[in-house]
Amino acid sequence: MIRQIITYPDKRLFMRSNEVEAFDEELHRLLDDMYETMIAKNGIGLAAIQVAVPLRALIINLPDEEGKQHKEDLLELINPVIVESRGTQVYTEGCLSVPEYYDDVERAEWVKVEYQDRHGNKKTIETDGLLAVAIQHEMDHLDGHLFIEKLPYLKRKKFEKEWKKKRKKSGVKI
Ligand code: Y12
Ligand code: CO
Repeated sequence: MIRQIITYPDKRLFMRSNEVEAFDEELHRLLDDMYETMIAKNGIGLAAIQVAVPLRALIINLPDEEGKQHKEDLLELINPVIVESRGTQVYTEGCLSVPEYYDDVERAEWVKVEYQDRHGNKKTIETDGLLAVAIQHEMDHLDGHLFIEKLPYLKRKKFEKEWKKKRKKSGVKI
């Protein structure tokens, strides 16, 4: 089932999500719905809070060289923790909860992450490049942070001004 994605400035996006304790059918349904929702909206990553569920769960499905996403490459990270990181990289990020806005963000180049899969099995992933960016972006959601919070002061001000203008134009009250 495709779920509704909550968007900035919804206050739920700024809340810390809770640890997953039950690796049950409800969690599996949530993960399946998140995948369906992410694909339907042309996303490559999604955290549970973006579909209004405050749990520490995220999914990532990076495209191949031709831009195609394959379900076999889907990563599901439950209760992830970054245990080591190295270097820095800058990538132009976007977020389904901040539609139509993209900007450069600096993050670690390489990360080692401990997490659980949908059955509660403990796993570790070591990765760099785009996947490392995606993991860090999605993990920020679990702690109630958006990539726009990482923008320099003047860029953030410009973003807020443009966002308000866009919302006013679309008839949303702020
Ligand atoms: C690198 C940087 C950021 C991430 C986090 C995951 N981000 C996304 O999946 C963003 C998706 C996105 C999709 C949009 O829709 C279309 O392009 C059709 C979009 O544009 C609009 O909403 C109009 C914005 C963001 C992972 C890796
Ligand atoms: Co996001």
